[in-house]
Amino acid sequence: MKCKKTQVIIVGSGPAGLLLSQLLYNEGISSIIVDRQSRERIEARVRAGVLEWGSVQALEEATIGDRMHLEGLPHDGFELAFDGDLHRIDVAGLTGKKVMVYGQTELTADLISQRLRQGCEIVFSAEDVQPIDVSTTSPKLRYTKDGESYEIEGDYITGCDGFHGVCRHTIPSNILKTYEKVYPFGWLGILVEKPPVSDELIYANHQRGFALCSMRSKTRSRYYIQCPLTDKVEDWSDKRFWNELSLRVGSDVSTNLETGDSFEKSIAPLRSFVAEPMRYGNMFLAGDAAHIVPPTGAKGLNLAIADVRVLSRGLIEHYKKSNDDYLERYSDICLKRVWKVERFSWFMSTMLHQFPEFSSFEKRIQRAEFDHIKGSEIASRSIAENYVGLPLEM
Ligand code: FAS
Ligand code: PHB
Repeated sequence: MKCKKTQVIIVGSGPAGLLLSQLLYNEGISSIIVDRQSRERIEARVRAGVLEWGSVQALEEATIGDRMHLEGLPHDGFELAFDGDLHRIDVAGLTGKKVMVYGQTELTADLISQRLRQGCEIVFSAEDVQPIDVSTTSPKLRYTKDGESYEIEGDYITGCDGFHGVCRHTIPSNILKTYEKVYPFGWLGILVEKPPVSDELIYANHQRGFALCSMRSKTRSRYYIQCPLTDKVEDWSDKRFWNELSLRVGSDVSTNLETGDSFEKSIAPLRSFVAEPMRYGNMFLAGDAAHIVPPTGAKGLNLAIADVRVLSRGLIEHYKKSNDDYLERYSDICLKRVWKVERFSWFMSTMLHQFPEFSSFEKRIQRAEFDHIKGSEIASRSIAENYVGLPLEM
């Protein structure tokens, strides 16, 4: 068994783990990141597309914002559509802030290359990853790599290992409480090298199902349609996808739709999930390891960044000032925001999707939600405030 030591052990090399490592490094605090996937698999993942302005600022502070500002697209608003009726949420006008369209894939690649350039140890393709003694003051992480066994000892261990990770499960069942809602549909998403159908995102509810028109740049588009959980990617040819998307966004939008061959196609399930508490002894959970939101509110990645902003503050205060106040309050601070974001993501998903179990009454309530937002600046402002990102109260 080869032994290593560091101050903070980070399990998971997604946005949460990478950003935490970067923020700690900037303050001279050491970490080692361990991930079970290869670098190629991690950098190939296509996930989030929208950053709250608070996330943009966090990435700037972490000295990882240059390419985001060069290639990202600042957006002032987005469209809600209901059976062809459109209503623009003027995010900038209603909140004074913007959002940034910049793919998680790009952000992850930026963070990995910068972390490696700065000499961070990131162990990819680790096997049998096991957190040990997480409730003690010297937690450890064991893993194997290329047939060799390793043990890392640290002061703290952070579970940034996503929903399917291992760290959450080390919290005893009599302490861990989870909350979950699984939605009866998934999102079928594609990437295509074609200009986006619109300058801004369009979230559409249609009687045939939800659709989202998004983008990664002015030449690369990202589209989603709601699909049954029983569907497989191979059930959906590009032709079938384009026809369905056109029907759901309506002719005013689809006349501008440039179709083409997709180069990525995947189906993601939707769930709302929260695990409490987000701390156990000297182990902290951050990001998807602690919570999942349906992507309708564009919040998953932003919640992960918010957790890391609090956790890094707590760890830096501990090491620099021997002040553990933020670490003691970490779980409470994060969960207060997590539940508000869960509410918004659930609200947007419930308003915009076709639910097989909905009665005609509930379908009319969905339309009434849209009409209320369209007719009320206050209601539109509430959507805008949540979309651009609630203030991070520490
Ligand atoms: P991640 O899941 O990104 O990273 C966790 C890392 O831990 C992974 O690299 C994994 O390999 C590693 N890991 C897991 N188990 C491990 C173990 N036992 N040992 C070591 N490492 C382990 N959010 C949006 O805002 N918009 C979207 O459109 C959107 N689409 C999504 C689509 C999919 C299919 C998924 C799964 C999520 C999507 N999300 C979206 C949410 C997503 O962006 C997450 O919020 C974001 O990746 C969270 O980052 P992390 O917490 O770092 O978790
Ligand atoms: C995306 O571009 O992948 C995206 C954008 C907004 C969302 C979800 C996904 O709400």
